[in-house]
Amino acid sequence: MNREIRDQFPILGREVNKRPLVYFDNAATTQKPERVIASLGHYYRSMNSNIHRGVHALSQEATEAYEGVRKQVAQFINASSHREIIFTRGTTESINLVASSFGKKFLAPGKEVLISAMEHHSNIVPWQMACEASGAQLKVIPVNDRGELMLEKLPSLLSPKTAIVAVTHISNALGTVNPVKEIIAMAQQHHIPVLLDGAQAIPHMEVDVQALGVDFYCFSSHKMYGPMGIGVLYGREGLLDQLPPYQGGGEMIEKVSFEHTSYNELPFRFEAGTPNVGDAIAFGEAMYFILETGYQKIAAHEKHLIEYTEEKLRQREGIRFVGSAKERAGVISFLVNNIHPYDIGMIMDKFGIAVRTGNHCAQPLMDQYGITGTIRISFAVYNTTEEVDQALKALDKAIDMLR
Ligand code: 7TS
Repeated sequence: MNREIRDQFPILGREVNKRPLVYFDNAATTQKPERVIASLGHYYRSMNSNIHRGVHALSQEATEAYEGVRKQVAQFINASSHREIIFTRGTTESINLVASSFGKKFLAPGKEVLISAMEHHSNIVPWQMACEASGAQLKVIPVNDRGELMLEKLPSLLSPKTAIVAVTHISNALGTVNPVKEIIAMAQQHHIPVLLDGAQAIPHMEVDVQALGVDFYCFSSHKMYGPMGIGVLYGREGLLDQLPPYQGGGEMIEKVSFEHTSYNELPFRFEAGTPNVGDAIAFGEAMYFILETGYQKIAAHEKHLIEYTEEKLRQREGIRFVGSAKERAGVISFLVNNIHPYDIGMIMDKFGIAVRTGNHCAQPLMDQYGITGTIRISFAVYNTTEEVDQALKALDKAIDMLR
């Protein structure tokens, strides 16, 4: 039992329906360690101030702390400069920023955007909107029955028409780890930029944007032990430099007159208005938590939990795994007989077990499998095999009741 890690997460001590909480909905959002919660409190108790504009001490302290986290993010993902790190509200906003700005500059009738069949809605809908606005067309890399991208189809989908490839690094619904290096290499042969939705990858594995050679990488703090409301868009500087601003307002300008406005330099050009200073600073603590725990330890522990759980599930009758890709991380998606996932989730909750049921914001993928949803167990570093045992006991009771 990883007591030292669990003790850092106060919420894990609470009860739900008079049972100890077992939190297996980490792909939706992870819980927060005390140091993240304390950092947020400390910011508002002792430092709160608007940044970049004040000569006074608080404003300077807050600015330094906020910009410090930007540099920390750059290091965390090995970006070549802090100018490539844009703070957003999260993955969804990061993708919308690119779809909107990149779309205005590079999408037009005759151009195509290539996504995959396993995308979260937030890597589908912004591109549909950009295509609608520009007259470009959306194309989709198919997924096989195991839940793997059909990479062999990629060469025929890439053409001079392709403006951008936007795919998820890890699927939130199936846990498939996509062969992103191969995808990027193929796109690069045609000089096509690649955006990766890293929301489900960066909580589980080290990400090096330069080693990947990726052009845009999007992620959310709240899925990696940090607060909600803050996330990152990494963009290669040479590409970001070419994009028009996303939102207009304060902070993103250099000089404003009624006749003409000139825009600020990177990264501020893409951060209109007062940013989420407090959550950014607390996000810094979340990254320290990950680094101090170590990705190797996180990945090894979660792999063990997945193998343990799958083995136990396999011993039961009527379990159908949804997604059996060779490379998987973070989540297990399954169905039991013909029982509706929602009913199982409801009963498990009565036993204090938090699992996610539904389509996981990936309706097109569920349509392909001919299902409306799955039961999804998703792990974080603080979960234990004892918790898995408790969850499976609750699952057995649910199956008994619903049979
Ligand atoms: N992309 C992927 C792959 C995701 O899993 C999610 C959220 C998002 C984008 C959107 O992130 P946000 O922070 O902007 O909301 N995924 C889930 C999930 O699996 N259950 O709840 C949210």
